[in-house]
Amino acid sequence: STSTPPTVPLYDLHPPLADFRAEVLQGLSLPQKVIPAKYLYDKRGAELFDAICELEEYYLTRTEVRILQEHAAEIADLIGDRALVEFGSGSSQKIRTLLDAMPSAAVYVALDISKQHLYESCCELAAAYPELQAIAVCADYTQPFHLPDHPALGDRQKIGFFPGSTIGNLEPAEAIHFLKTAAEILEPQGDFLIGVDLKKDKAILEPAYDDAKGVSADFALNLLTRINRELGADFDLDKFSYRAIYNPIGRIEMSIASLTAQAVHLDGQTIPFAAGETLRTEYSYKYSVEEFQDLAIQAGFQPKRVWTDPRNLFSLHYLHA
Ligand code: AVJ
Repeated sequence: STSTPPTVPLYDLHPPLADFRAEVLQGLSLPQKVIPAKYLYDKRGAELFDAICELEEYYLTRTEVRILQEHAAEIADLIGDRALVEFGSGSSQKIRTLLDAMPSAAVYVALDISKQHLYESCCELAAAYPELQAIAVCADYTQPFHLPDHPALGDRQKIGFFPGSTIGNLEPAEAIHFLKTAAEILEPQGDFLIGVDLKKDKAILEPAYDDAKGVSADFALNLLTRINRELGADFDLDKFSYRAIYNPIGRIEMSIASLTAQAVHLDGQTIPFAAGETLRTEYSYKYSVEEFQDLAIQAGFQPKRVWTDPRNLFSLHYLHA
């Protein structure tokens, strides 16, 4: 028999395009140079991040998937017939662990800013789960917006899904703001399932962000390659090196250090680097269960349930709006 390739409805809410050049110039003019972490994910960056997720040292992905698998029946029960709304669905991989435990008629809304990747991933998901009602929404979820008026959504309740400890890239105040915005998007009932990396010994944390094979370093340094290619800068990659340091206030600080005093040229501007000066690429915040529950309360949620793994590496929180 022949089968038609599945298509999914795509709603393009036309998120404003980020201005890479302006944000890089702005970030490089600050006393602590910084490039927003979202720019790490060009095509090569996304591939390198997938490679990070497979690393022995990077326990986050596999631990979260195990927690989801271990408690899939209970979580599926809790989701009930609500539409699962994933914030930053990317390749729509993790959701499969949940879908495997859910009734086939589930409704899934993928939210992502990258339209092409969103649509292709959502179609692949629909092919793997033919009974699933998948809806792709291209939107910037850092701003409130209305979910589309699709028949599968109607008056159906929603539940947010934000796996991977992606919230760790945000400073705590920004994380609270994100949770409030997400609750608005999910109104009138924005319960949430969210994966959060736990605080732990730096002997485990630092190698997770600076692995023996150097994939984490390549991931960060690819940002300089991208700036050279897309913005015509002249970063000399041999004169920079990657570092990841655990700051005991509770975050991994990822940066690229200049190995010598040097100047980089971009857009007719000369950007000086002192020897040892750093360019921050990412923060990755870590929380104890109680700290994250407190943060969720500050965002207006009631922490209802939390699942962890036997080694207490990672947590999955169920928050009630
Ligand atoms: C995608 C933000 C969850 O902080 O663990 C991993 C990003 N950067 N290694 C993380 C990341 C370098 C990752 N998050």
